[in-house]
Amino acid sequence: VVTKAAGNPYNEKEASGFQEVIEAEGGTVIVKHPETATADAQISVVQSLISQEVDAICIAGNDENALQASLQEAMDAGIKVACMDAKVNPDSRMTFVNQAGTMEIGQALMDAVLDISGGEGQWAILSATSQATNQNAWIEAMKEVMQDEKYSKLELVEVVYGDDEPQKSTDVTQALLQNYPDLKVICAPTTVGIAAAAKVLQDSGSACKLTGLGLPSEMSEYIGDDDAHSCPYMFLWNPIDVGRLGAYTSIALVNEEITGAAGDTFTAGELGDYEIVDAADGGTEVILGAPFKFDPSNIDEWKDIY
Ligand code: RAM
Repeated sequence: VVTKAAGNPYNEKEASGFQEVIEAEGGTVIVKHPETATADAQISVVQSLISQEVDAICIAGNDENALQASLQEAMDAGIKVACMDAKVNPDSRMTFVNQAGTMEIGQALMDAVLDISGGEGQWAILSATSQATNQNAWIEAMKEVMQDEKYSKLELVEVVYGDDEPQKSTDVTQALLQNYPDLKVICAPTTVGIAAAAKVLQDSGSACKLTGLGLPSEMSEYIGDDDAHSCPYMFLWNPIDVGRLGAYTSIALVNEEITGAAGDTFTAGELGDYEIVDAADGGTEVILGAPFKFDPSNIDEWKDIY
């Protein structure tokens, strides 16, 4: 299993779900967290996994196209390649384990921005890396949703990138507040970004509010309806289950129960039955579930789970 980068609790949870399932099935797992969230760092990891003759690689891609040569080399060597979390292009994978429907996430985030802003005003996006295919797909989905008349009084002033590094995410959040004093909402579709921004906004007592995709364990102290809290509510899914579904998909590919084609079905243990479907990019995907909303009423139940 190859994640985006080291030092990100979300990636560690994904890898732990993957490891749990493979080991329970009697397999061996090599967990690789590259040092930086770049395609280059992942290419050397993939090359070493090819020489180790692993049966399968499940990767959260740091770039849509840059890994193609390496992942094709892996598939040519008989290695089953799936991606999860952040997809690589259809030629680089057999299928993609997608955490939730892309448009559903875009819709949920745009409706949160509309609601939290009071229906109008400036807002900004704090993303991960500029190459991240998952964040970029969600941003595109938000922009598409925003075309509707209902959102016409909202002004998206900027998309900034914190590269899933806490310090850089903190710095770009501070710059947003300085550059746009009337900013009403920041939407951070990354667990690293939202946690960094939550602290900046809450510590400074800013009137700007926050939503996005966050880990309950990192965000519980910032979730609240009053002025003392920076994030009224946010969304996510269970990252451990993303890893588990990645593992069941890899096992089904290795056992040749599935090939990754649309219409293939398999059982993912306690997660239930799944079907591989056509993805919007011409490849295929399997969707874990729907995004889940975390707010003051349920955050305490979830903060110790993930
Ligand atoms: C960050 C990473 C990850 C993404 C989550 C929502 O942890 O960018 O890829 O899925 O946020």
